[in-house]
Amino acid sequence: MSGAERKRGAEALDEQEQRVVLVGLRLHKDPEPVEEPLAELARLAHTAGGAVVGRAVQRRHKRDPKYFIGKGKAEEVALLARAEDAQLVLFDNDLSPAQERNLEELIGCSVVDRSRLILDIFAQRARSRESRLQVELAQLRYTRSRLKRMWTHLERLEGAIGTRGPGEKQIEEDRRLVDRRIQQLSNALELEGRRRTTRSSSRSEFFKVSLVGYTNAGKSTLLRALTGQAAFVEDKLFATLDTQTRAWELPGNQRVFLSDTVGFIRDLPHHLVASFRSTLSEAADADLLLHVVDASNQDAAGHIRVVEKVLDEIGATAPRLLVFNKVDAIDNRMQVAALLGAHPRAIEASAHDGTGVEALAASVSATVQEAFVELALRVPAGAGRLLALIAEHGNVLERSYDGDEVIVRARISRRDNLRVEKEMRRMGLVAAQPETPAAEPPGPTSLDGEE
Ligand SMILES: Nc1nc2c(ncn2[C@@H]2O[C@H](COP(=O)(O)OP(=O)(O)OP(=O)(O)O)[C@@H](O)[C@H]2O)c(=O)[nH]1
Ligand SMILES: [Mg+2]
Repeated sequence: MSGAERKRGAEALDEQEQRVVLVGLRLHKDPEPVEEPLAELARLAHTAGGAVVGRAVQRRHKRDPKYFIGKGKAEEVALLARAEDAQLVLFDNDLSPAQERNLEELIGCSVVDRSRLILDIFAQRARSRESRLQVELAQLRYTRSRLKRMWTHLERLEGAIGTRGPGEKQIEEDRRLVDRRIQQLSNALELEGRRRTTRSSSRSEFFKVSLVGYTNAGKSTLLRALTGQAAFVEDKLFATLDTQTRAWELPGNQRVFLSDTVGFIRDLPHHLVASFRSTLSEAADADLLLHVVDASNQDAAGHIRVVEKVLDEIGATAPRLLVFNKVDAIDNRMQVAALLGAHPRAIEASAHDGTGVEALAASVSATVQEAFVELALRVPAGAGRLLALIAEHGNVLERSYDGDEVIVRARISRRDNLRVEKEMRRMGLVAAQPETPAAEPPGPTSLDGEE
């Protein structure tokens, strides 16, 4: 792999306040943008440490194969970049390696596309070992997918008939190096993933709630508002890359775990989704997803669709509750009314002024109530397997001995309670076939049989 190719994007964005020009192409068939078309790219540029000094949007019927935008427009961008002394031109779309090269030649400064920009931001922001590995893996996969096309200019230097040109050899060599590193990273990540699973399985008896949503929706701020515990918040994109879990005390002495995780964005590079799959699926594996939306954003409805799509892609099956955050920042009530019209069960909230925090806690609490039952049993002390089952899957609230019997009280999910009931039937502690399923099931061994 060419070191220059790998470094170019990062180098271009590393220093503070790079002067950047933003460029976007809108095809006539694209839907009308709700926001100013380059607004999100500008936020990405700002997050990466850039200062936007110029913008250009072209409307066209189709992409230009050589320059992506029309040649005339590309020349205009070159003039703009020169006049504004820009060091970098950022494209809102993805470019082929050839287009990138052609544009750089024409414009005379670095050209970076949207996927690479997002990858660079992730690289700048990754802190934990796991997220750094995930980002490097995504970058390498991105580079690998472009290797072949990057070297096409060398392929023209064919050797004698039947021998391979230097370009092809170079590609093979680069690919081998990249593949070896990809393998190393994948192995290291698998190890990290297993460590994380061990950590989180120690919380398996608790109800798990995950905050998910578009980047900058206010997930971390909400984590702080709900749990009263510190979380890193910043008005930049992708402030959070690692999943953080905090205990959240709900009214009525209920305790759940609340996790905050990496945010989503439109056209999230699929190499990133692939690399962050284990982080994302851990979040998605929760018992309940709080889908946080920045309701003050003009394109809130578009953001909801993006998040729903990514959640479906990573196979998140948990029930989802929409949270319309930042309602304090909305002047126009019509905007909230429109969102609520489309999603009537959503909860309005503000992590800043505390609106909706109680409603949210009450709603989560009700979901927990539905998902858990409190067991109260009196069983023979010799029922080791049954007691172990309860201890493993439930949260034991009380355990005492009365002669050769054990009295145990535990909170357990309905799902795990089915296993407990099965074991009790196996032991003959309850009738094999309860006659009236709606009635208190555990019969004589139940103290209060709350279901
Ligand atoms: N006005 C207003 N601003 C908010 C609210 N909640 C969060 N913010 C601001 O929105 C910005 C982003 O907040 P974060 O909590 O970092 O957002 P996030 O969803 O965790 O973002 P990423 O980690 O980047 O995905 C910060 O500047 C917050 O202060 C709110 O209820 N009202
Ligand atoms: Mg965050």
